[in-house]
Amino acid sequence: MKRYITKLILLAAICSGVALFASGCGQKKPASATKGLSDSDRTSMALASFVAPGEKDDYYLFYSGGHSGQVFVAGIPSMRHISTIPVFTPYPGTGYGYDEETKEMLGKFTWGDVHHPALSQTDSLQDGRWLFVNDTANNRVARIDLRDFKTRQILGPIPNASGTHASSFVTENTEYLFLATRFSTPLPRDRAADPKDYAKEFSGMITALKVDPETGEMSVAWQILMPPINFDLCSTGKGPSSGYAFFTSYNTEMAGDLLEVNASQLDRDMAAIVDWKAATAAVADGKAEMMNGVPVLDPLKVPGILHFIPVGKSPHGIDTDPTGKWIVGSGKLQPSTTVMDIEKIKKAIADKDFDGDFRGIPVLKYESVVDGEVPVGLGPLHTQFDGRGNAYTSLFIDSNITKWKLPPWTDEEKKDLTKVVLDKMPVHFSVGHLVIGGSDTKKPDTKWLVAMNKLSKGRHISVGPSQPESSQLIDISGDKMKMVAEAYTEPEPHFAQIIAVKDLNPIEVYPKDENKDPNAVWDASETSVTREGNTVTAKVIAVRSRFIPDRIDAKVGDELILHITNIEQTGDMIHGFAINDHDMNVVLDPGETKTIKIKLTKSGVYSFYCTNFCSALHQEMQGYLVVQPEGAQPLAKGN
Ligand code: K7E
Ligand code: CUA
Repeated sequence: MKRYITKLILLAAICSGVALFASGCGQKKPASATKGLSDSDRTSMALASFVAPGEKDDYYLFYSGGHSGQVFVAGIPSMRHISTIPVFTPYPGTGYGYDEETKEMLGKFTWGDVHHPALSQTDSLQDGRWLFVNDTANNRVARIDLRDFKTRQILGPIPNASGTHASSFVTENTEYLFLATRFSTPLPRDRAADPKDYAKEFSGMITALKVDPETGEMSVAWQILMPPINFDLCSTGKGPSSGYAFFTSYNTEMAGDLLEVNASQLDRDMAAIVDWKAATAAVADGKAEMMNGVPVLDPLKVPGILHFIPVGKSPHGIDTDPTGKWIVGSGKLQPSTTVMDIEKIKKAIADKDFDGDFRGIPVLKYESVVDGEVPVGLGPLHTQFDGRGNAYTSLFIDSNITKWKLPPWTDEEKKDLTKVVLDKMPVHFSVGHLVIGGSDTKKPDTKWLVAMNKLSKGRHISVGPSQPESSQLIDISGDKMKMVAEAYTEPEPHFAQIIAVKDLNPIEVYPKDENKDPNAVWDASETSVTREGNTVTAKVIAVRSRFIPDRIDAKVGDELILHITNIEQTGDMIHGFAINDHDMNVVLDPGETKTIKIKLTKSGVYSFYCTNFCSALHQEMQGYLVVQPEGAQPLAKGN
């Protein structure tokens, strides 16, 4: 509320400014001001996204970080980047990937390719517990706990899978999380075969991960062996489509080379519809065969778990509307989206209303399941929903967003589906994904849409040849979409999730009594430096503005184990712990304990110091690691 009052005051100030300087010298516009944007346009856009200093945003925006391997957190409507959650990539800013726990989580990888974040759901509503993100490159999935915005689990590489792009998508109660392979491979994965024999030698895989309802811990549940087509996106059912998951694919041609041409021959590609409840039951009935420790179902031997639906040429996204009735597939090489009706799909399955098969899997008759092809424009990629019967499709080639009306349509509309296209909004430039909060739940938010554009093409001050991506905030609360603001992100947001600030309640301090680390110390009297053979263990306290102890003695050849506890219980009292010359920086949040291990290889005196500016005496927050040559006596007694 307060913000709106501030906005009114600001509006009054700007309006009076406009009145006073109507001759045009009142407002400072950027040198590159867009022609055709009136002063009142500017004012209303500015106010719509304005969050005054000290005020807060209304929504969280969790962007996938693409090949940066991270997740970015921004606020809506300000679009300000607020924090980075490191996931698949070490991040010295929060000390991620330097302590033993996060190092182990990252394993041998230094990066990931994050495409699709998914918020956990209960009863098809956002429950604010976890955010899952995939790694297309290394076939992994991570879970971020929204209690503290920290990556808590990285699962994978998932066996028998490769290029898990169609991920992460959760079922309506987060029972399962699905992944499908973009890159089919010979199986088992260590077998080499000639890509010329692609259709015969290669296989795809759909994987279901089980999510523990209490802890969110993911584990591989089962897989379905798939033909070697390139799976792209996924969405899950709810309401009438409960129990189903939908996957788009390209390369029905099963080309093993020159996909640009060879995978674009046919007019339709295959979307897979998986009955995941039936698949789970089939695994329980012992119908799966173990491959690499995972129960794998062969759909040829377990009929009913898998059907194909033809969709528009080379589809990208497939999205289920909030009612669960309409499934929208976007064929990026045709100027329309395909709207399918789940009731018709279920009837076609029951009636065996098939149009032959693809590799032995029944293909539902297109005419029997499709309600219409909506002429949205060129290059449709992804669709989101506002819960008021409208759909919003991103058009990569047209570089706009098309708003259109979901069925049911009138007879007149059915005859001419251009009539259901309600609005078009140009975006800058070439939109990929777009996101509306809760679009994949039964109750989407109706206020904002964020377009994630692939090319920023000089919309920002020049930063040299390496360019960021651009995002645009669009108000969808009225009949017509309204462009409000623009922001830039590090490469490269693919998809994002939006959740209202009121629906999350993160902690800002780890309560002392929850710290179960056996090596945590909370008082100077508990700190220690001890030697056992060649292992020197120090239990260290970090507190404004010192480390206790501030001297650690060891010698070359020792392994140094540090358990550092930040004993602060005040929000934002964060300390870092860096050691000169040792490629080491951990960051300790209030109440947190981290463990680092270093093999000491060089003698000398190395300062350790706090890297987070924590107090007026932050600069004084330092100590010494004294390393004697091998065989020498350490200087300090007891070490
Ligand atoms: Cu960039 Cu979903 Cu990987 Cu579309 S994906 S744009
Ligand atoms: Cu602690 Cu700076």
